[in-house]
Amino acid sequence: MQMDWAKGLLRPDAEVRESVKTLGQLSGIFANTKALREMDPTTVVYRVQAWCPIPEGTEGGLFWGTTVVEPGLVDSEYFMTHGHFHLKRDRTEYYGTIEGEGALVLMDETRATWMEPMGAGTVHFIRPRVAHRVANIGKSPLRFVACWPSDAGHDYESILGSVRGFSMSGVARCSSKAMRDFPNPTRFSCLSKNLIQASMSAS
Ligand code: PAN
Ligand code: ZN
Repeated sequence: MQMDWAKGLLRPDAEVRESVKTLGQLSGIFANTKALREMDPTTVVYRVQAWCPIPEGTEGGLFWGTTVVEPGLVDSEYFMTHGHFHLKRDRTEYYGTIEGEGALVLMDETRATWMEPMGAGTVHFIRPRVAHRVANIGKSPLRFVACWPSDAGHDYESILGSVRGFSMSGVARCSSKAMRDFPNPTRFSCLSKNLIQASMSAS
């Protein structure tokens, strides 16, 4: 396998699955559905490549992937990945940032949500039973690699909707400066969401 480390892209190959997510395919994740409807549904939000050299579901294997999230906003929310728990909840993952400025939004099964700032060189360990989503909070494409178990699976259903979704849906108000000012990882519950957003807006 060959990877262009500068661009964070894998060389197309029979074992590499590629997918593109557009605004039209992500209607469930942005809060302002009216603003979303007024945008071009074919706009690309992110692209994913996954190198799957063994069948999905194989125990003991690993997959390698790369994601490019474009810069952009839907109203006040940054372009972001759909986000998911792993179907096998105890399966973990690494993310490593190649370039760009991002927020890795993490949520455990009690819906406690926190963030880790992403920038060139940051490496993130996603612990068991933690949902993960990435927002591009910068002005250029955000590129990161990922490595996860081949039997992890993806549960997108559990984070959809305003009730079951990430407890902090929008991250538009968090500047990278504000994120740097918070301890890493920043942990907060639904109750402190307003406080956090107010602190971030003030920075
Ligand atoms: C990543 C993600 C990728 C796209 O490879 O699948 O960044 O995000 P969504 O799957 O949430 O659309 C990963 O976490 N794999 O497990
Ligand atoms: Zn994952």
